[in-house]
Amino acid sequence: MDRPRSHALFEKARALMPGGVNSPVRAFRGVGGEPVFFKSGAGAWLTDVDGHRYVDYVGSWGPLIFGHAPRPVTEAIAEAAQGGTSFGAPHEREIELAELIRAAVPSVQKVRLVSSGSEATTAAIRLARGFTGRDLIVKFEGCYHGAVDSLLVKAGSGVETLGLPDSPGVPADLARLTLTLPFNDLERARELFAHRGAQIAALIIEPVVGNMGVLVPRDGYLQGLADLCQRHGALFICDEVMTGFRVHFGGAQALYGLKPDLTTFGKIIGGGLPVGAYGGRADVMARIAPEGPVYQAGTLSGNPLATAAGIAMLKELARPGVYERLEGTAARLAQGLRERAAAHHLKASVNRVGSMLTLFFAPEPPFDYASAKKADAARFGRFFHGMLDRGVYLPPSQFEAAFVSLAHGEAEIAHTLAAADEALSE
Ligand code: HOZ
Repeated sequence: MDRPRSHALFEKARALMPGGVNSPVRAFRGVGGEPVFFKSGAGAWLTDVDGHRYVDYVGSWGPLIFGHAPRPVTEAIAEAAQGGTSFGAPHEREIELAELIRAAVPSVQKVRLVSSGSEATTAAIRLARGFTGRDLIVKFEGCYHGAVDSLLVKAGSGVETLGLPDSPGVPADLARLTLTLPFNDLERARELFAHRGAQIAALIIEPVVGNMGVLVPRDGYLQGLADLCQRHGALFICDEVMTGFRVHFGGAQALYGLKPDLTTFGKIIGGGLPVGAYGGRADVMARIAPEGPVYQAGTLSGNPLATAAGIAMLKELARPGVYERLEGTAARLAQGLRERAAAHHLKASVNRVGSMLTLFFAPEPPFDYASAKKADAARFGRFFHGMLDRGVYLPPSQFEAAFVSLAHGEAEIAHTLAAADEALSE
């Protein structure tokens, strides 16, 4: 499929921006070739600058749970914009969004709105250190929590896609304070806490991993980690930037019956506009300035447009049957992909939780970083381009999650599976 306008724009962009992009995974380094430049999105479909249409499974990396430009959200943004795009001062929509989050996620007694998921995880880590007076942070190999110094250690997503070692620029003295564990191995976590538990400020985890592709937590694993944290006085932080309001209205913590000390949010709570949030136990959140001494601030925090979009999105998501519909669509897609991979005698598996899924070109369903790494990323790259040329836009990396939206209907799933049938035969 020719994309001359995309090509020309990419040439221009490369002269202006590192790699021609504003976030690394978009550059297609994980699949080869050149990125597509898009002109518009409507529902489940994206249109590129050359006029080609694609069923979109990136969904802006998670926020677009109703697809592109859902009317209630665009109307809310337009209405808010008429009243001013930023105040840098308190306003009522902040309260409304905070109330909606708190009502859906009972572990969140108090919340602070910020402008991105990375900002939320940065603040949560600082808060955990400030609250406990300890320095060590535990994270999981291949989990990604934003481009945050303390968390760019054995990180997934773009770091994994580009095959980078831990990022230069993160001081070694800081990286030393971040300990890593394999996902889904409770015994290793027990051993670590037995030795260092008294120095650990917090453990941060993607409860359903989306940044090594989708990895599913084993039964009891997350609760086991929460118990360990409680026993050793460390905070249990669920990074629900991706999973919040995505795998369940109450996030992964509702799905798995967890009560984290702190939770980070982003993506869906901003309805497709730049937003993040962190919240949790009232006594922990009371340490944040101006109530407490742990400093965190932001000029655009609680932005009127972003809060309007988030409120509209969460209200739509609260309607009955929404998550059941999403589950049905995603399950049909996952099953269809499994059947087509099997029909072509491919060693492939589909990991899925709710509307997050990954087709791994791996013999067994990956369950941790090491098993995800065994996937054939070159084979994924061929599949990706086969799908792209047939009008399906997947995440351009084996190590990212695909997102199904409520705008994906029978026609989009049928189109996708027909494309997959052909792309998998190549
Ligand atoms: N790191 C994001 C996915 N896990 C990608 C962000 C982007 O490129 O927009």
